[in-house]
Amino acid sequence: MEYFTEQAPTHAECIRKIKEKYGENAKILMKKSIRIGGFLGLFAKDGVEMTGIVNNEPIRYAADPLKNVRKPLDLEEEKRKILAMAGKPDPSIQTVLQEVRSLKEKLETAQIQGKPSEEHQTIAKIGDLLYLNDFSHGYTQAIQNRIKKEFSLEALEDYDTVQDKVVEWIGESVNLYREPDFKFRPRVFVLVGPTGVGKTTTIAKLAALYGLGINGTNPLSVRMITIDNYRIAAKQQIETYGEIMQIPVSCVETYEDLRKTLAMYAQEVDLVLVDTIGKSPRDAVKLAEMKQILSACGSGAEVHLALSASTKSSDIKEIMQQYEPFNYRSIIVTKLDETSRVGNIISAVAERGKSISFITNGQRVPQDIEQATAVRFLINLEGFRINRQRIEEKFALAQQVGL
Ligand SMILES: Nc1nc2c(ncn2[C@@H]2O[C@H](COP(=O)(O)OP(=O)(O)OP(=O)(O)O)[C@@H](O)[C@H]2O)c(=O)[nH]1
Ligand SMILES: [Mg+2]
Repeated sequence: MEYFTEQAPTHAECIRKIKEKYGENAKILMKKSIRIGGFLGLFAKDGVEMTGIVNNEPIRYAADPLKNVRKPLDLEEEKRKILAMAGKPDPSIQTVLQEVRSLKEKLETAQIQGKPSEEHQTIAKIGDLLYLNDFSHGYTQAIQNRIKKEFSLEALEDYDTVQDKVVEWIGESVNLYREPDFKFRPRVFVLVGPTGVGKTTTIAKLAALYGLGINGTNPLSVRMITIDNYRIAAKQQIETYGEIMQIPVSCVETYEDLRKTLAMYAQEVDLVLVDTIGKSPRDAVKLAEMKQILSACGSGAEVHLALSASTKSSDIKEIMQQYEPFNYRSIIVTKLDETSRVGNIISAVAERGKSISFITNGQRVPQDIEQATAVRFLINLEGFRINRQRIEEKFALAQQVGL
């Protein structure tokens, strides 16, 4: 086992460097932002540093479950001893029972010790890759169990076929948002989420997308509303976007304001995009206040939760939980450009049964936004062989037939 530390200007480059130098077995344990180069602290550039471990010895996964047990248990010998004892004239039943018990214990220990080596090499390797991509333990186990169920021992020898299938399963687990049929005008689209994840920027991008017509649909008449009235800079931010894109913006403070503004739009507007105040998911009181104001949007409003792709798995779970009272239907994954690992988001969204509507991948308004697709997540997977044409064909078809 050897530790390594590598630096590079970007996350993706650093991972590429590590793979090149240390191979696929390299596991990244820690990453941090650093300043690279420069002279006496001047002219340094932003970069990342990653530390991890690499197993120089190829990992051996023994097919025989008992192979790695240090002292192999001779079952036949143990059985003979018990039978011999039972055959003796008048053996105490206690002595025989004790022997049986001791054999049982030995067997259990052997099973526990033997367990890690039971895993077929292919299954173990897929597990390592899922771990590297930040998939949750539960998600990884579910995939590994499914491999065991669907592949024979012989079929497991063909690693490439198994990994192609796993990529497909991951793609199938990405539940995509389906826009509802709009019965009421205007359609109200609310974006909630923690501070600084990119809500306002995303609202502006969406306004442009729908205002111009998305995927060949007709351009809609769009308005933006912000309930972020307290911070001057925040208000200015959305107003500036509104001016540039010629899309009117309203600022509201209370339930009543919001209700009146929406009622006013009912005649002429197709879509209202509501930007909200970034809140710490732990600030339950402020979240409750915001929920009260937003209830003016009515039960037909679609609430989406903005989540940054680089959020730690444990934080994602907490955020998703805390925002549950808003009845959000879907996730918008922001800042996908800032990470190369997408397993954390895919697992969390799949485990909570939510869907993903959009992804954003940069700061440029309005360019850096797209409708979520399974392919977009799959091409981000590290270490898997991705046949882009194949997955594009598979998932384009799945979308067409509404699978
Ligand atoms: N790299 C990257 N940066 C983004 C993306 N989306 C937004 N940002 C940046 O993230 C920062 C915060 O964006 P905002 O839209 O103001 O975030 P917010 O969620 O409205 O923030 P609060 O209102 O303060 O909670 C800005 O610098 C944006 O340019 C993205 O997809 N990728
Ligand atoms: Mg904002």
